[in-house]
Amino acid sequence: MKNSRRDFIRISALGLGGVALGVGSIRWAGATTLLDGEDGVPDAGMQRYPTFCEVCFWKCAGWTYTDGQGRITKILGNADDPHCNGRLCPRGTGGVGMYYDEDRLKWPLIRVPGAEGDTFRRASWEEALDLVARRLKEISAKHGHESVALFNHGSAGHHLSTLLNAMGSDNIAAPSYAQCRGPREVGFLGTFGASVGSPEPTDIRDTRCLVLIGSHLGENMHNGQVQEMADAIDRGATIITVDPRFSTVASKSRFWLPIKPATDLALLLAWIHVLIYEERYDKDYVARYTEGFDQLREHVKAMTPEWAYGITTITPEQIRETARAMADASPAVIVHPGRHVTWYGDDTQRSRAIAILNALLGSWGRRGGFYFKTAPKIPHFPMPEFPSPRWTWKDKLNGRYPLADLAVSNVLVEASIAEEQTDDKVVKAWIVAGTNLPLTMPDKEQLIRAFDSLEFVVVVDTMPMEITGYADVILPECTYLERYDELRDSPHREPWVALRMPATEPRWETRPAWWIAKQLGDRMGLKAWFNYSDYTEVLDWQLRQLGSSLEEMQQKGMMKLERASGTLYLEEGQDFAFNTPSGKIEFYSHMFEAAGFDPMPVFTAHPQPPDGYYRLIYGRAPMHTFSRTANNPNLTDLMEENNVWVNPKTARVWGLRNGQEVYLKNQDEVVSSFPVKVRVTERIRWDSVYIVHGFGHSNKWLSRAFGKGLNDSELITNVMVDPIMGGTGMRGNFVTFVTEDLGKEAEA
Ligand SMILES: Nc1nc2c(c(=O)[nH]1)N[C@H]1C(S)=C(S)[C@@H](COP(=O)(O)OP(=O)(O)OC[C@H]3O[C@@H](n4cnc5c(=O)[nH]c(N)nc54)[C@H](O)[C@@H]3O)O[C@H]1N2
Ligand SMILES: Nc1nc2c(c(=O)[nH]1)N[C@H]1C(S)=C(S)[C@@H](COP(=O)(O)OP(=O)(O)OC[C@H]3O[C@@H](n4cnc5c(=O)[nH]c(N)nc54)[C@H](O)[C@@H]3O)O[C@H]1N2
Ligand code: SF4
Ligand SMILES: [Mo]
Repeated sequence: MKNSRRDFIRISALGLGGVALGVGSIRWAGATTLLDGEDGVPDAGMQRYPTFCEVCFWKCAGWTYTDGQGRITKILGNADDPHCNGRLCPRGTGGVGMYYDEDRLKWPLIRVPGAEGDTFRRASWEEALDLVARRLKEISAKHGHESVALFNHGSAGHHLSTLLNAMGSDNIAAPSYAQCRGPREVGFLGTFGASVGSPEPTDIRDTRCLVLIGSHLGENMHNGQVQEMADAIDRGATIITVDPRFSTVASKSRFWLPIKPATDLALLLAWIHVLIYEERYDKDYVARYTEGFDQLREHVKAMTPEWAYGITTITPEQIRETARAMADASPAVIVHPGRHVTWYGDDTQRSRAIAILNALLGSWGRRGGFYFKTAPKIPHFPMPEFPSPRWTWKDKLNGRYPLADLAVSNVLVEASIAEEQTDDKVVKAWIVAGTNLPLTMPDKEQLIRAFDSLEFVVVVDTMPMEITGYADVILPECTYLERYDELRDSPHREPWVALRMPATEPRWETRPAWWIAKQLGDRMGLKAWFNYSDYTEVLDWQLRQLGSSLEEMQQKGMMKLERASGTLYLEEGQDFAFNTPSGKIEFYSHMFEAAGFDPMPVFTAHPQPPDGYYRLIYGRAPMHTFSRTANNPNLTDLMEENNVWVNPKTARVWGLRNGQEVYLKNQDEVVSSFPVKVRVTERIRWDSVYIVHGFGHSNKWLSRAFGKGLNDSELITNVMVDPIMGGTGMRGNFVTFVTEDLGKEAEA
């Protein structure tokens, strides 16, 4: 196979063929409200099988129903599950569409180079697995085991991580760190000695005040959180939303602060100032559990609401009034850490400020604030120890990002561009499972350089997403409704274990990731790490250690264990050792100082858009997850494309009408591949435009999603990297409108 090439394959002779199963007969529960699908009584002849959802990473537990003929009819929430309380979100209900989508990957595909561009040909599993195993063995023999990297997101990652670790590589990264929540994990770790994790241990159920900094719950459909927030609103809790856009939750908030983008840190510091100088912080809590208060007081002395007003456009009165509302609710108050926090490159420090604010309010470890989460401890299936790698992603940091505690995906991308390496530690092959890197990673150009340099790329996916166009071999996974996976061990108020099992046979020639990993392991001489013939053996062994069995869990779906240690909240006057260098909550972070960073967050101004340009901001829609649902037949019915939100003032300047199609062009002259419709609305500031991420697909195999809407990732060429942990700040990009018809759609 030749070394440099890997043109993106958009279409091939194989096209969309495949056997159509009775899609017409789907009885689908529908999802027209925000939270639909109450756990109902099964109809006669129906069977139900436990699962947990893979449409996003909240992992709600549910039941997949099949009719008398074994066809999947609907998915409902599991009433025992605290992630969903028996109700799935529209995406979870629409998960059935993942199974029925006729555009799914159906059988293994192998790249065939050709004079007029490469194509894929259909292959048997035997051939495809033999080829992948042989290439991975060759590459690791030639360049070292560490030269094989895994990019993953979701359940497939677990099984393929075992394969990689067994090979002797620990170059395994997920976009959920450096493109998502990494900064907040480090910011909270530096403050409380504990990271936030997923699901966030926010005690929204009992809160009296919830502060959302850009976190757009309700569009960000993290199910249990949204439900608890709806209840909290009904009980009269105060919601404070800081967002340049009038989000759904802003419309339900007592205070909406339409902040100038990129200035949140100034607002946070001013809030800290008010709490301290008006003596509204939780004095007992601060005295007992924290250190560095005097330094913090000095640090924020000049950071008055008047100072912040000039930066944020939020008035001093609004800043004082909202700080007082938080203090009135203390300790039952949550300044939400957010989730996707890689915004402006100083995100770890912004997250630190959020953590500090929570500490002043005494909300960490308190009812209505943050509870102490607990996760079920599931025993590991016996296997030999993994060999130690000679090098890992950490060796490629070269002094950068010293507080990165998980693999930084962008560093592994860099390490894959052979000509840019200064040592012999080079990544030569990728396994990509469950992440659509071309739409997920900012700086597409760098990604393409990596693809050009790599010797081998294998993609494990369910759909012909853009990432598959760069593969040498595509291995089709079956959907979560057709497979077993590892047990769910997410933390919560109480430790619950959940089982995912197939409700039906995999369609076409698709296979579960556990099987793919084992087949490769067996072929590569790594049998000892896959010492079972079926994954049910692993599950049954684990469940028996926990006093249950696979058979029992197939009926129950979930099992609650005993809380292993500690209480849900701090008890009155309880001594508590935090896992920080000082054993206290650190206003002044010794961890940050030792690593050479500001021990207390400092505001620095970020560039603002030049004349005629607007800041590109993005977010979620309740009925879609990133790019993964854009082709889902049920969910495209609810929303088939994104729009660009434009303030009426800006629309007037440009003469833009509602529904008009425009292209967007960014500061680096990159023009979107597809046009997008304008939505003129007061709900966005005049200096910004907003779009929902995940649209603008360019792979023609996606018959519903191709060319629908605009792909924000293409326009994110300026990446503001967080020096503390390597997160890729993605909101420093400015766009303008191209109103003439470029006719690009036809050629894209
Ligand atoms: N521009 C921009 N970039 C972003 C974001 C943004 O808002 N804007 N958000 C960032 C955030 S917060 C995150 S967490 C990441 C998310 O990034 P990703 O996890 O890459 O998200 P998706 O784009 O949904 O890609 C998921 C891929 O998994 C595949 N898939 C779905 N189900 C399965 C399955 O069961 N098995 C297998 N093997 N594959 C499956 C899908 O077909 C798809 O190719 O993106 C980050 N990047
Ligand atoms: N329906 C749905 N829900 C999801 C997902 C999904 O794909 N679909 N993905 C899940 C994942 S992995 C993640 S990480 C979360 C992400 O969800 P969140 O963490 O809630 O969202 P963000 O992407 O950080 O923020 C989006 C909001 O930030 C606002 N914003 C933009 N710039 C600024 C700014 O400078 N300051 C402030 N204060 N606000 C700003 C935008 O207007 C928008 O309302 O959502 C999760 N939930
Ligand atoms: S929040 Fe929705 S999409 Fe996410 S796991 Fe739960 S039901 Fe599935
Ligand atoms: Mo995320």
